[in-house]
Amino acid sequence: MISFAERIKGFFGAKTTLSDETFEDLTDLLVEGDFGAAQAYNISEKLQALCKKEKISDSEGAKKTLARLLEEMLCQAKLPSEKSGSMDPDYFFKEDGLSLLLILGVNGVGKTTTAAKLASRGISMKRRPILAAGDTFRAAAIDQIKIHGERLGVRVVAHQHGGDPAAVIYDALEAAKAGNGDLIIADTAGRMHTKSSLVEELKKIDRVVESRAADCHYYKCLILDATTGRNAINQAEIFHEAVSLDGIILTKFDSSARGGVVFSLAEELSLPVLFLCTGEKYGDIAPFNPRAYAEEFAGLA
Ligand SMILES: Nc1nc2c(ncn2[C@@H]2O[C@H](COP(=O)(O)OP(=O)(O)OP(=O)(O)O)[C@@H](O)[C@H]2O)c(=O)[nH]1
Ligand SMILES: [Mg+2]
Repeated sequence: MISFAERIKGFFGAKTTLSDETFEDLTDLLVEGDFGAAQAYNISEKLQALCKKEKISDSEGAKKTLARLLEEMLCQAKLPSEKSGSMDPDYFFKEDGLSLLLILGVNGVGKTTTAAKLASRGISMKRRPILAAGDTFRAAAIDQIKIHGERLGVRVVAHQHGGDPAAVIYDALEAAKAGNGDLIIADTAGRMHTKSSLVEELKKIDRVVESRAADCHYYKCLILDATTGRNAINQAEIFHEAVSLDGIILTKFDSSARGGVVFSLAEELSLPVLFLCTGEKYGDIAPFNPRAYAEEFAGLA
């Protein structure tokens, strides 16, 4: 799944011994895998120190130790559900009462597709989703979500093109409270006239939902395109600062994703990845597993 894992495998496979140079080269390789430079340096240093301390001199042992360190990095980011003692990324499909997932992200990252995937996953977990067409900026966005709604047999709450997205989500909440659903998945626009108007609009949506949804479970998920590399970190910073995110969903992992950004999201922003998406079909979404991801990234899998 992570194409970069092949490079790490090749890197370690070509080493018979571990030298200073090995760890320097590893730093460069991690940067190519979308690690931040400082993080790549730190983890290589830690790995070298551990290998020395634990008398690990072969590349297989180094890979295993690297996977352990990478998993520790990922575990710095807590799932929103951990407050309730659950380590399950699917937690928000399993809570009692009404849940609302606000889907955020810049244009083209896969928000609408992911909203539909989450609705489909919700159905498979016996929830009754409602899709809220909160992207009122683009006329075609409303049709796009209606098509998903028809295919999935899911109610769609939509207003006119150009309408107020906060009002759409408010109406979806009213529909759910009237007994028409128990899981609202709200799409939003990824594009505005300017970046600051986008941020202002998201803050407004957040304020409205916070005030109207005090009695429901409210989560804010940022969608990031895994193929955009380090740029994804900048996007996460902007959205996190604006509305305080609960987690990340990474899309397009089926393409040429290198995957190192996941570690930066965890370490720099304490943001957990909840799901990985690997295609355009409704079933192409899977809960994120830190151990499996770290092992695959380190070339163990
Ligand atoms: N290969 C692949 N393609 C995906 C994935 N998720 C979404 N896409 C595709 O990416 C394109 C954009 O997806 P959308 O869901 O429309 O993205 P969006 O963020 O809603 O876009 P805007 O509404 O324009 O901001 C579409 O062609 C999707 O089919 C994924 O996990 N893998
Ligand atoms: Mg969209």
